Amino acid sequence: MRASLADQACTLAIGIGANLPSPAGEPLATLLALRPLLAGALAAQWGAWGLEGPRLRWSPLVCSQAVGGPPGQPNYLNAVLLVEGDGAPQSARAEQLLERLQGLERQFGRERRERWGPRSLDLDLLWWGELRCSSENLVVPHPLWTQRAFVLAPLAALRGDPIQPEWPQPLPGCPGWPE
Ligand code: A4P
Ligand code: MG
Repeated sequence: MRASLADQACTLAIGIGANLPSPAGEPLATLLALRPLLAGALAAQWGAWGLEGPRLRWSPLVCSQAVGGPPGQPNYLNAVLLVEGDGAPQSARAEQLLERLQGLERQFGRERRERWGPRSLDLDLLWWGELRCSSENLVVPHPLWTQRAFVLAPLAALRGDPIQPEWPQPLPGCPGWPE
């Protein structure tokens, strides 16, 4: 895969996942409902920093078995959102973004019971340019993203790179998620 730091230089990536129903419905309904809200939250955050709203690139959706966590979980739907905008990556800004992401998780009924447990919505800040930060609340880059096929496959699809046969394959687009 052509992943490189140069490729990521001014880009922030958000991992999106769901494998339980939310108030919006099944995971597909959750992700469809999330999309405009996440776009609005990012535009609002960039606006709060006095910057133009960022450009968003949504990956296709992928469906896969749960990795880790308790046995017998429903399959996940995952996607990756690339956010390209002005504004230098900063840990204080990343914490503000995390607050917005966690607000959306709560809005979609997220409950935290156990690590890697099933969830109605998970929003992870995967990386932001070359930012490195590690606090109690936030570790960037996300320590596991390069090992997660449910992240690598959507990213490869976005970049036009080959999807490895053992990775989850991109789903065909649907109304509201056309990629
Ligand atoms: N936190 C620290 N750094 C970050 C970050 N970069 N982005 C903190 C988001 N949150 C971050 O989060 C626990 C705490 O991590 C938060 O309070 C936040 O302050 P969490 O979402 O409850 O933890 P988690 O998601 O269970 O753990 P982690 O390590 O993020 O794991 P993953 O990689 O997200 O794994 N299988 C499939 N097929 N698809 C999935 O999406 N996801 C997981 C969760 C497991 N298996 C999966 C999937
Ligand atoms: Mg998470």
